[in-house]
Formats: sequence, C-alpha cells, structure tokens
Amino acid sequence: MAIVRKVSVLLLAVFLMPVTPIAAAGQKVVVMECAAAGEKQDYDCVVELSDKESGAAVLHAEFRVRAEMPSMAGAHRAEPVVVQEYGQGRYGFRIALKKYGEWAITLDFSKPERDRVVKNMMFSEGHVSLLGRHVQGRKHKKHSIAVMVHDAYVRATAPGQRNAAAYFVLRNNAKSDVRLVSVKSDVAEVAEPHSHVMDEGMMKMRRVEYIDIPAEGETVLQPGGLHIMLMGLVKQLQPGEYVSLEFQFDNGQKQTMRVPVKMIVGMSMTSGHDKKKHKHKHKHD
Ligand SMILES: [Cu+2]
Repeated sequence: MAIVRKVSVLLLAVFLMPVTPIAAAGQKVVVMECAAAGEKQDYDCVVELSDKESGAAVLHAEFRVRAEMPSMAGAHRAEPVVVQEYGQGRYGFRIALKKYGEWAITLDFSKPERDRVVKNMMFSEGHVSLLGRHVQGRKHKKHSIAVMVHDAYVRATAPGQRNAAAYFVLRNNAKSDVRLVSVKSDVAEVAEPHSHVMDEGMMKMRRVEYIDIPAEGETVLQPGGLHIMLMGLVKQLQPGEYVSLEFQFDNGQKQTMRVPVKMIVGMSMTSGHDKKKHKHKHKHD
C-alpha cells in the first residue's frame, strides 16, 4: 500500500499535470500523469515504472486499474480498464470518470510482484492534480506525453503473407497540431502510413507522407481507413504475439510500444490493394 497523505489540493493551471513519484511497497517507483482526453470525463493516464534502487525501467509489468470516489463510499466507480505497455517502463490507459472531484486510482499489480498503489487525484474541468505529498526537485516532463497511442493492434497474417497492417488511436493532448512522421517495426522491413481512397469506384490504398493529429484531438487508424502498412514481414504474425512499433512525432516525441497481434475477421487486408500504384522498394507478393 502506498502512503498517500492528504496535504493540500494543488490546483495548478497546467493542462498536463506531472505527478509526484510515490514509492510502492515493492521495489518500484510509480509516477502517474493524467490528462483530459476529450469532451467527456475521460482521462488518458501514463504510468512510469522504475526500479527503486537502479532507476531502470520496469518492463512487462501487469496491472489492473480501477477508480472510485472516496467521498461516495463505492457509489461512483470507474470500470477496470485495459493497460497498454508503451515500452521503456511506460504504460497507458484511458479511464472514464463520470464525475469531477476526488478519485482514488488503484493500480493492482500482478507482475513483476503483487503490489497495490493508490493515488488520490483531483479531477476538475481542465485540470488534474495530485492530492498528496509534493516531492521537490523532480524534473517535470510536461510535454513528454503530448501524444498517446491507444487501442493499438496488428492484424494477424497467414503463412507466407508479406504484409500486415497496424491500427491505433492517436490522441494529441497538446495545444498545437502534432504530426506522426515515421514508424518502425521489428517485424517488418518497412512501415509506412497509408490511407484508403476511392478511385474510379475502387477502394485503394495510398502511401501518405505523415499523419496529422489535431491539437487536443484524435486521429483514428482503422480497417478501411488510415493504417500503418508493415511490409516485408520477417515472420508470420500469430494472435497472442506482440510486435514492437516505434513512433516518431514532429514535436520530438519518440515512443516505442509493444502491440498485440489480433485475428481480424472480415475485410481482407489486401482487398482493394492497388499493386500497380503501390511503389515499394522491396519485392512483395
Ligand atoms: Cu496499406
């Protein structure tokens, strides 16, 4: 159990509120930042885990997240949410709070060890602040998480298939537009952004140079629309596996994520693929 002392309500006029590290009962330091994710009371939170002694990032942790309002004695709860590993000790999740006010966010860890961390945070319109002790001297990384990647997955492939597609939601919490300029993957020779366009009554895929995410907005990559084409796969992608995707944004943000491979039923990945207009540097079949 983390010790959370209520000292003061910090109402800071920043959109992204960096939050103080709280040492868990285990061997790790947990830092959490949350930012409003849209019109509703949805919040995007990023958790950074590091080893208490060495400071090294804690990888492949597993935990569940739930939230409740301490003042309402169980009356207001947020559903447990899925946590996505971003790599480098960072994890993200979106939580839907139904009310503004003080919420206790509970992280229940099953890996690397059983552990529970509770953070009490004040969510009000446009602001998120920590209720608890303030640790001086921590370098605030206010813009480190301008863009958050959600619900990412890669489509599973059949044996011999050379291409796959990755889909996700890009949320931009910054007050200016951000551009996704490149993607790399450990399982593909080339990863490039594509869009689907209607051409002479046919749906075709086209390479695009970048993907824009509007200020305080979202861009959705989904089947039939924008996607990241993974070309020249080095192996078959099977459901349950993970691939690594590295994102580079034009604001300098770089992020590596472990993304699950999923079997997608329905529209074939290669449907409408215009091989003549698709100029790839490598051969693909
Ligand atoms: Cu494509």
